[in-house]
Amino acid sequence: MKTRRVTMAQALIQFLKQQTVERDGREHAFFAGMLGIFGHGNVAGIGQALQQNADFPYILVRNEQAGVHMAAGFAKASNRLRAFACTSSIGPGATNMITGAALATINRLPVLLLPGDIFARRNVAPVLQQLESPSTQDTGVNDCFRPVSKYWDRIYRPEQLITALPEAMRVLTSPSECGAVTLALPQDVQTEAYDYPEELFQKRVWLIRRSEPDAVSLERAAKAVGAAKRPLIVAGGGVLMSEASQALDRFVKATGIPVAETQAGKGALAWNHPQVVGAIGATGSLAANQLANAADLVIGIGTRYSDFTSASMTAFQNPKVKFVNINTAEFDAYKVGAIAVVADARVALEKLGTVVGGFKVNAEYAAEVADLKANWDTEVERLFHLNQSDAGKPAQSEVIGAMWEASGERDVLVSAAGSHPGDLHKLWRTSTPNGYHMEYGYSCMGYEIPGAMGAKMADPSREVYVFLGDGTYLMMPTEIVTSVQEGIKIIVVLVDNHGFASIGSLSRSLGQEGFGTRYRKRGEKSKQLDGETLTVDFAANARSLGAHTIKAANLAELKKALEEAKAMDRTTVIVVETDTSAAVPGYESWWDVAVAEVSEMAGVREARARYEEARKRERHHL
Ligand SMILES: Cc1ncc(C[n+]2csc(CCOP(=O)(O)OP(=O)(O)O)c2C)c(N)n1
Ligand SMILES: [Mg+2]
Repeated sequence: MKTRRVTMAQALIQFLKQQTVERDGREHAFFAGMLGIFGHGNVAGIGQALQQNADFPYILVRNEQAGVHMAAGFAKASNRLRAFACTSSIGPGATNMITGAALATINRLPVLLLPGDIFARRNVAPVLQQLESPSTQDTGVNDCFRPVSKYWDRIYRPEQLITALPEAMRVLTSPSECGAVTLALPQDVQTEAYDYPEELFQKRVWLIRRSEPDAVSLERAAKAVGAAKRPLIVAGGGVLMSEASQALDRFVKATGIPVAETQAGKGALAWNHPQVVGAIGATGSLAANQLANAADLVIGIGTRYSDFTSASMTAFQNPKVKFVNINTAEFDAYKVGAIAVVADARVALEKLGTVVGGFKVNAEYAAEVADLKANWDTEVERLFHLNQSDAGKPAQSEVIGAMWEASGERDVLVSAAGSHPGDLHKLWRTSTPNGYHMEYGYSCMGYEIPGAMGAKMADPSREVYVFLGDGTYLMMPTEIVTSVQEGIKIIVVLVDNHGFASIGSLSRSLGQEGFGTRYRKRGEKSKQLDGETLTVDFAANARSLGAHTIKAANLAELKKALEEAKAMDRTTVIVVETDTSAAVPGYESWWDVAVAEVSEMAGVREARARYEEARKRERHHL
């Protein structure tokens, strides 16, 4: 057997360089490089190997968590056909990646995490940053990655890499099992040499399967469509990951079935497509929510049915409602008691289109859909232009309107947490697949900037906008430095409303008066956070990190700032204060957040009574 004598870390990098994926006859190098931060747990192993493999790019980030977000953003924007690996030292560098791992796994995105680990040979333990246990020597902080990883392994001996790496690749390239993969790498083992088989370093092509639906399931799904009077499609992220937009377009043009979109699926079809009725669920449009309410057949495509999509199981109220789920993951396909079509979205839509033959929704339903859509478009226009004047603080919906008007059809909008996902889900008008990049599986504050950088790296030809709040900015602004280092330009629109507008309004709806959600000094008498408003100079902060910054006091200034940002060649942060009194309303929907059953506060007791009433609409779909 021909062998190559290299360290475990060198073998790992040489293997990663050779991994290729194939879909629809096109091949892509799977790994774009490695993101991370060095410490004693990886500098001599992975760090040394990266240095002698200069054709495998290494990007130094500011926080390991952000590195994983960047990797997730990159994978999402690449429809999972490309990925990054992430390296960290042991201990805190490693555990910083756990949030990112959970985010990737929940969003079904491939990221390869390589946390450094404590010495396998143990004789020098406890090493710096080692978690000791009096009951075993076989545990450490990297075990915390187990529940948030789709594949987890620890490489105690260099030769274990030979069997671990193919498993890692199987999971990373699986359309149904995909998520974070963690290989914990003890710092001594990373540096150990071994005679690896030469075959390990040959180019390997992983086929991204387009799995075919089972004929019986397809027949049953077609029968359900044929019998439906009020069918509704719920398009999830799987439509984008499968690049099934054209197939969906053909299917709904032929059948007239309206399409509602989840956060992950938004942009599967263009906003002005005649069958698109906008967002569904707790943050849905009136059009989609009314159609969902009365639908007799829901066709979920590539959706997980999160509580935001199902409006906490209240969205579908027709007593006779049936479900057909097209999903590459059996786990999701069987949800809500559906006829499960376990298959790739594109293939399944093409086949279903043929099997349903000439099915077409009736004229009355088609007219109702068209009416609801037209009314919704008018509502969005109203929210984009609440006041005629451009003076004074704009409402958040007006900021969104200005951003949409300034952006081009191929531009990408990135967001994740706060009041922004809800408002954007309702209002943003996406023209091109992947133009709407919302991380709403984990809704992780701090994802926005690194996630957007990942999206920009995936397709530098698209302008990438980030929409975030003051709260989320303060949690993780530091990758701006990395954006300067790498020349990755993004446009950040930072809405300053002095705290958590989202959780503040949720708190008020629960009778809790926004307690603990405002950015204020502690009051001298009250001892609560109700003193003077904290003023943070966000523009100065972003400038100090290397961004070009602009403060916009009103809509006119915001519009000018957006034009200036487009012309800039580096990351630009626009700070705009908003008027929170004109919040975007909800549209006949709800979200289950449990309210205290007993309380000294009358407001909470009232909220509990409303809550108990609202819960009566929650349904089991079995
Ligand atoms: C890491 C993380 N911590 C906490 C939360 C809970 N949370 C959701 S939105 C939010 C407030 C966000 O504030 P900001 O970014 O200012 O947006 P706004 O609510 O003002 O629109 C919080 C704390 C979260 N989503 N992620
Ligand atoms: Mg805020």
